[in-house]
Amino acid sequence: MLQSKISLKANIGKYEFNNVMLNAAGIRCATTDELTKVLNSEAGGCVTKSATPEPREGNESPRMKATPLGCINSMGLPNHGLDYYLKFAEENQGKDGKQVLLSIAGLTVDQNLEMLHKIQESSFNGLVELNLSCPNIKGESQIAYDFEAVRDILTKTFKFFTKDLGIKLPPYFDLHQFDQIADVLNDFPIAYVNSINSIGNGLIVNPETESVVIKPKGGFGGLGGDYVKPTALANVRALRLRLKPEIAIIGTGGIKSGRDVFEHVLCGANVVQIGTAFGFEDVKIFSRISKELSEIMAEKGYSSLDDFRGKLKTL
Ligand code: RRO
Repeated sequence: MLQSKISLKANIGKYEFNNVMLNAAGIRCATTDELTKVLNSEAGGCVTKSATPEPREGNESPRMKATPLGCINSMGLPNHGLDYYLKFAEENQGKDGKQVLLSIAGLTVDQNLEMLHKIQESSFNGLVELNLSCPNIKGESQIAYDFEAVRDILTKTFKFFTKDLGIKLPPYFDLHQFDQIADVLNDFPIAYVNSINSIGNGLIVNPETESVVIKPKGGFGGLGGDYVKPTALANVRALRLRLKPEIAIIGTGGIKSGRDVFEHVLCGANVVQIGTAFGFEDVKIFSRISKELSEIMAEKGYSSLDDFRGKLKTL
């Protein structure tokens, strides 16, 4: 297979991406400059830092620490507020085959509904990502671990929201949890799920200083990078086996090479997002991984992602 014949195009329903890779929410996507840089790269689009109704400073620093295997963060949702990201999304969505995914993460159900109302009334007609899995808000649980709370917020949302909605999920670890979340999500007209957010409330210890490495929450924070890839693949696979086909999957977690994208797509990802490694490497990661993925596909004789998506074999 000639590499020039290989397509890395992807889609979520009617939304087309000229490349399967995007940044993951939270990484280099908090300002319009950073977002524009992603849109001008080889990525198929960008996702905006999860927004709250008003701007927020987030948690105290240091609140992110890189390690040889990934990173830990407890950012606490620092962002410029919904209006800032909504304006960017309205202005840039759909240009040049690039999608802008607008991420929101209210601190309460009411804040989420308020933002969804504002988006419903806006001129933005792209994908909206409702983040139900932020692990770093002091005193708050991750909504997506409470299945009835997820059903409740989606019931309220779809009474008025007619645009295309995705849900950012946390990692699940028990097969019954996969069954339960899929039972809820399959009852709604959701465009996609994005799996996974960081593995919540990990702890990294520095044995030399005998200390934690980030300040908020006594050092507890969300893990990303190599630590999370097998968990992410399991979540993409388990959800693909359970969700109705109309719900697409964005695979996020532990991607830093073409091989990692290949594995996510084999497990069923329609689109993938890169968090920790994009933080380390910046936008050149999208061209490097595109080349690596194309080489793997060429060797295997695949010309499009559809040729192997979801086709993971079992023994
Ligand atoms: O801002 C954060 O602390 C944060 C969020 Br909203 C999230 O969804 N996931 C994460 O690892 N950090």
